[in-house]
Amino acid sequence: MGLIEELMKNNYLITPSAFYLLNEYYDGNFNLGQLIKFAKSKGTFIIDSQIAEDFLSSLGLHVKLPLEDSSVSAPETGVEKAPEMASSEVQTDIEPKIEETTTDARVLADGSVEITSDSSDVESYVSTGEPPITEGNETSSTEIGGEKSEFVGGESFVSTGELETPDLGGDVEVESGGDDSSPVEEPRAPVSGVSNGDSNGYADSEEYYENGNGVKPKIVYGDYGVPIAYVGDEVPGEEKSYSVYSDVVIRPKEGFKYRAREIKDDWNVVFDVKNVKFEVPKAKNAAGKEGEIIVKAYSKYFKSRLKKMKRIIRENPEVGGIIDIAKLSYVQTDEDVTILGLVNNKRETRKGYMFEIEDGTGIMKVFINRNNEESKKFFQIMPDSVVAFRGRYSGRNIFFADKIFLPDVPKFRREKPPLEEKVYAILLSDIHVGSNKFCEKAFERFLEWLNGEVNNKKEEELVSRVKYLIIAGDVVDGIGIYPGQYNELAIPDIFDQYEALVNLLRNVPDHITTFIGPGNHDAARTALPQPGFYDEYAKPLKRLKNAAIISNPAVIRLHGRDFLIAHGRGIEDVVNFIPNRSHHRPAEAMLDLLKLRHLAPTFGEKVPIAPDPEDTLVIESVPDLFQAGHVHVMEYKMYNGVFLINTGTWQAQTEFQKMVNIVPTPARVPIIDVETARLRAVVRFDQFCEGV
Ligand code: D5M
Ligand code: FE
Ligand code: ZN
Repeated sequence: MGLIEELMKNNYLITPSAFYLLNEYYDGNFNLGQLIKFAKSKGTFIIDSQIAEDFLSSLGLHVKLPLEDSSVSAPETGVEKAPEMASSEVQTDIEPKIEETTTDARVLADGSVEITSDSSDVESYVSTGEPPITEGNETSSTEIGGEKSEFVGGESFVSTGELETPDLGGDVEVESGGDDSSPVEEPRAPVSGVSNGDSNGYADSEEYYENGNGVKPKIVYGDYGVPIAYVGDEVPGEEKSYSVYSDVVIRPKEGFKYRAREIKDDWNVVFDVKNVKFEVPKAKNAAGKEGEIIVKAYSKYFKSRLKKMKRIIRENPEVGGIIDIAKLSYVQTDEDVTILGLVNNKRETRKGYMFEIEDGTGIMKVFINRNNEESKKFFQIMPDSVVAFRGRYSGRNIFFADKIFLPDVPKFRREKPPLEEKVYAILLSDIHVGSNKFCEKAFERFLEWLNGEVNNKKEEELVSRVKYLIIAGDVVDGIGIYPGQYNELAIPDIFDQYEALVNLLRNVPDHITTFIGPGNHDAARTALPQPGFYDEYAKPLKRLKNAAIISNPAVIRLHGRDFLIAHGRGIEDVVNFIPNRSHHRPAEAMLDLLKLRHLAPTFGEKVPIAPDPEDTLVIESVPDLFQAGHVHVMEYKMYNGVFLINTGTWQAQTEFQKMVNIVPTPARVPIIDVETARLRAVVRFDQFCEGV
């Protein structure tokens, strides 16, 4: 048997270039067991040319990579570098010192932190992602930072204000990670289906593999058969080359008083995809074609979208009666009527804009003249969204519109009854544990802060009243999510990534309820909606004491306020389709989605959508707050009483993001006042984030 077959039999893969490098030495200079042992030590089950080259040089055979290979295997950041970089990060002797700096939020006499409404600096700050200008250099500070948000209409709870400088005295020692040069791992329970066996190491691995006795390593495949994880057999006593944060143990500061402990829990997940009972279309008989079922499924999906959107649009009193496209031929040509439909396509013409819409009863072309102000809405209408038009039917299969209605949200929101006490929620997203760009020090510092290591009274008040923590997806970095990701992983194993996340999150004080939803980097269905995490991989999440897994999207009701939580991939399509939108202004893109009342309207573009019989991505009821992540930039906005916030990330800029010019704003913690569902403060930990 040749090298390729042998490797495949043992669930290892080899790239063609690696094969050519290795093959001539196989059986003469090394055996299969040695190669597998080497690959395992690098945490990979794919032997590429970099691994092959490193392996040969470990045997004293120095073979140069062929030139054309270098672009493929990114030799500059050798495969083994990722874990190394991460562990050296853990070992760096950075003693974070908290020093006084100025901030840009003001604290009012009554103690509430207000947000400046005039701060063009912040706007440009958000869009460029530049770090704050601090006096000194590597020293750092925790700020209570209000940032400018662009408030479009709505209440003016925002006033201009000067900023208070929080008293940030004293050194803060990051308990773990700072100087721990040899993190000791807790022994890890074997992952399901894989036992440790008796094999210790790979000295006899060739035989072991050949005979197939004992337990074989296993490759776990994700959607579409893409390998996403490798479950090696555990070798007792074998140390991992990376940390899974089992040494991070942070306890609430002695004597710290948590007001939130005495406030009654009041939360309810009012919408979760897992609770939706889907009626899956079935083939009429066993001979039914698969393709037919898929078409049927999508037709059901879009019918559901139309039905839900119609209900939403009807709620707008300005719209009036809507008639079916099929009935247009019965109306007078001078009669004003309203039609509605899914936008199949749209285009600019010489005199205006043309749409083709479909409502389940028929298809119609709709024209609007460019001299009409309403026609500007053309740009906000994404393909496959549902909108209404008022105008007249020409009688010749074309409808002349003079008004366009986006589904939108009502201008005013009824005020909710006040709460007896202030209670806060922290909203996070895109933690990306496992990435070597994960800001682990900053996250640990944040956890200490939550445990009462605060710098002043204002922060004490904030921490003391935090009762909820919401995490909107991309909680780990995953495996194989983008090309070359392997080189940027500190934890190259999806199971260990969740293990590491849980080791961090177990330090969240018990009285805080945590909600965790999936994103596109998680071990979850790739297509939207994402009902949750795949149990097999995310098992450690179950160990968290006071945590609930939510779907993407989900609606959580906190003390009567509805928080719509989504990872936010739909933002990518907005940036693609709507002019003047950018990854760096996500709140604006979120507003576009809110106005279309859909989290990912466009089908068949960047965001995969599952053909569920019901469209659960419709924003059916108007939330008090809409949170998304995904684009790694924090920004917020107010619109008609809805607070929109993108919660940024805990990952510094990756090589991939550098290439596509995405500048993240990591390690910022927005604290939401549940009563108003608005921002109370932003506390920044980015000074602890390397590479920012
Ligand atoms: O997404 C992090 C950021 O990277 C977000 O702004 C989207 C962007 N991104 C992710 N994948 C792509 C591709 N394939 N092309 C362009 N931009 C992309 P995250 O989900 O954390 O990777
Ligand atoms: Fe992300
Ligand atoms: Zn994402």
